[in-house]
Amino acid sequence: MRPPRQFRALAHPMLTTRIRVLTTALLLILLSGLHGAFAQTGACCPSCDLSECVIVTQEECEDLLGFYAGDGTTCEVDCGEPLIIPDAANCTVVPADALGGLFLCPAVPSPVEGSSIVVTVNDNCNDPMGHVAVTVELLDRNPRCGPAILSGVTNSDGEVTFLLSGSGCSHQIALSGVIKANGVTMRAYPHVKSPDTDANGRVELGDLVSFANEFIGATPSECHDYDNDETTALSDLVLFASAFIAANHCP
Ligand SMILES: [Ca+2]
Ligand SMILES: [Ca+2]
Repeated sequence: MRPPRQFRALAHPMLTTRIRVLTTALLLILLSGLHGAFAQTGACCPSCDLSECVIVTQEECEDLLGFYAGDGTTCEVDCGEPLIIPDAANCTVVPADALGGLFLCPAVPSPVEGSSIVVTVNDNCNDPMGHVAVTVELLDRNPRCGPAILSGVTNSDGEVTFLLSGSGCSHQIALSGVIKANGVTMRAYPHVKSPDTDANGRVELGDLVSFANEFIGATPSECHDYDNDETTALSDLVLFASAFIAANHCP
């Protein structure tokens, strides 16, 4: 049976599609308006750049780097002290960040370049954090020897210096070199390497042989690739040579 004349135009396929599109668009506009009208707001407490409490949505509060106290809260809420914590993204470790790992070396008669590192701790507002307890944690496969300094407290510039006096090799081993500030992990390096690769406490002939084998490609570039660029090359030789020439050793 054919539809009545007045409904025949609506039954046309093209018109039906247009009506559906229009209806969907109207529904979307309506829903987005409702969402905006009912978006939850609450107190956004000061942190970093936000100096005073404001009433915004949680998303807006996160954009302001504030601390969102919850939907429906007002600025009468107790915001407490601004949230200030060590921030790994704002922290630097020289030269380990450039090397992609930690470089250890027995420090007698004197520390070699690269085995002394400076950790700078900045907070989530990117300001230096003084009086922060910082530690360097190593695996047993990287034995330490005196005068290693693996813990300290930052100065007013957020800086603390460590002396990585030690041996052994951790190559592509997760969490082999972990640096923490107030217990918060700032770095977790997969590489911790020393010219004293065989960990007998001295940089000597045996280490030179294994270095040479990597250098000429007889063995894969691993334990003597101190800058972790997957090649034991001139930049690694510079670090090795100073330790070998001075016959660096543990006390
Ligand atoms: Ca050795
Ligand atoms: Ca290298």
